[in-house]
Amino acid sequence: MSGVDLEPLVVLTGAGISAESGIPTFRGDGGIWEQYRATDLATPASFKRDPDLVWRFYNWRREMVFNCNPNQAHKTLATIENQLSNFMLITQNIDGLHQAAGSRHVLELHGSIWRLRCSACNERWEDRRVPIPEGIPLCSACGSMGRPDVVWFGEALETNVLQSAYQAAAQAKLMLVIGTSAVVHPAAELPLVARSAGARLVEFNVEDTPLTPFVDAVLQGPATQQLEQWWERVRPPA
Ligand code: BV8
Ligand code: ZN
Repeated sequence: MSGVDLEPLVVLTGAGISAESGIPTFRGDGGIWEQYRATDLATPASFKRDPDLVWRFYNWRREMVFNCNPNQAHKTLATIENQLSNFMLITQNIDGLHQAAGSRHVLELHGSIWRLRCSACNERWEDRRVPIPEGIPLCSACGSMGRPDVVWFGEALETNVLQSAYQAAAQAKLMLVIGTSAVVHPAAELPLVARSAGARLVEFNVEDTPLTPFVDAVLQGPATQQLEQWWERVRPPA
């Protein structure tokens, strides 16, 4: 695959790219949703019903993410971004590890575990305390309960983030889909948007997914190894 086929390069990542950093995925063995049902925790109804439980869940995840570092797959994506001129990284992850690895053009489809927002007004703020000592943080503007600034099931994604993601997918020449089970919508539609606009799809995963029948190449194995090997094969001459 010569350099010319690479750009615009769009990458879609899921929890699997952070697995080798020690962050459990959602749907694999020992996955987060196995211990907790997503519907019990990552929904507006659960926050309304039991904000304390939801905050204990997110404080537990904040603490876990705080102790994890970007892995070679995150770092390879930052290297690729620096070597190409037309690159976009779209992530479903909320852990911030792509930015910690040096990625700059990152669309966080499902928000960030390090950002909070008010449950009543439009106030948003960053809070990296681990854990948040008061349990449920309050909005400094109106005093209402703060919540993680993430997209819960049944909630719409930020319009401008989603529009930018669809736009990037529709203009891609090549899309890498890394470490996602491709079951959560609307993120799961992005590779199909890219494909119908003529992009080639390469899937990096340790198992088949519902997307596998639609991709041009499957690189099966841990993302840290597969992505670096792929880049060594395709990178344009320095
Ligand atoms: C919405 C943030 C409407 C919170 C998350 C159409 C069809 C079907 C369902 C729906 C649909 N449209 C909407 C829905 C409902 C729902 C949905 O998709 N449900 C699914 C589960 C059936 N979608 C929604 O509710 C969305 N909202 O549509 O709103 C609307 C519109 C207008 C107005 C009002 C409402 C919101 C979805 C976002 C939910 N939030 N997370 C938090 O994280 O706490 S979702 C959650 O799942 C995470 O964000 C995660 O990123 C995401 C996807 O999971 P993956 O990243 O793929 O992770 P997973 O564990 O599943 O897979 C890991 C993969 O990695 C595996 O394949 C594994 O093999 C692989 N792997 C493991 N190790 C490695 C590896 N690969 C490589 N290397 C390794 N080492
Ligand atoms: Zn407020």
